[in-house]
Amino acid sequence: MECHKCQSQGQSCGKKSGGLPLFRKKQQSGNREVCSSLPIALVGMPNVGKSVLFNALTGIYVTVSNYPGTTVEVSRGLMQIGEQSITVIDTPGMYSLLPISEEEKVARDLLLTEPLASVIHVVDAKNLGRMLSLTFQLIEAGLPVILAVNMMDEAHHWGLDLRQEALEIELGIPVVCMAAALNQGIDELKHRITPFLPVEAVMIPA
Ligand SMILES: Nc1nc2c(ncn2[C@@H]2O[C@H](COP(=O)(O)OP(=O)(O)OP(=O)(O)O)[C@@H](O)[C@H]2O)c(=O)[nH]1
Ligand SMILES: [Mg+2]
Repeated sequence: MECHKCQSQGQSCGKKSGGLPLFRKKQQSGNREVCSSLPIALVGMPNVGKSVLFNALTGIYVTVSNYPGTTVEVSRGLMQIGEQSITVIDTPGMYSLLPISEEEKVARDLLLTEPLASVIHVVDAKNLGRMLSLTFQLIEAGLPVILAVNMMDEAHHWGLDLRQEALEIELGIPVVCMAAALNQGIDELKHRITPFLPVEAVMIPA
């Protein structure tokens, strides 16, 4: 990771960042001043609804760029929680932290090198058992994981339901049931992200 001064000025002096910044930047939003925390990353297997969730969280201000040194695209957008603007990163689909494809390698590198406030592991409720292995890997890697069990609408059609509290206790992380395509569970997810953010929008001296 480049040094913080270079990051903010879009330059590169070759020096590496010394530590994890608590706050990234100060922004003006209308008349109020807001501070953003570290970014949030959406991760998970392909086709689980990460990009649909990304769009539901971020709206229209999105940048898409190639991950450095690759042709893999990574989208970043801003999500609003209360007074805070938080960057959300939509990562390529990955099956495991042991990458095989270039997409998986990008997702893995991003997770293990970029300081993150939280990692939202998006899973398909219909295939929960198959997808929890990645949840365990993320937890074991020491990442601040929230499990977003998506496509609950389809699971309900299949007659499936989820014992959310039991799963939370079993995993030891927050679990949110949602249907991102129907905008269901978005507020609950934001609510569960809040404890991972700075306690209050502390102002940084200019
Ligand atoms: N029924 C239902 N469909 C959903 C839901 N969320 C996403 N989908 C659908 O699932 C498909 C995959 O969604 P994406 O957001 O592209 O999945 P992704 O995880 O970004 O996939 P990759 O980028 O390939 O890793 C799309 O057809 C979505 O419309 C949901 O909550 N319910
Ligand atoms: Mg996607």
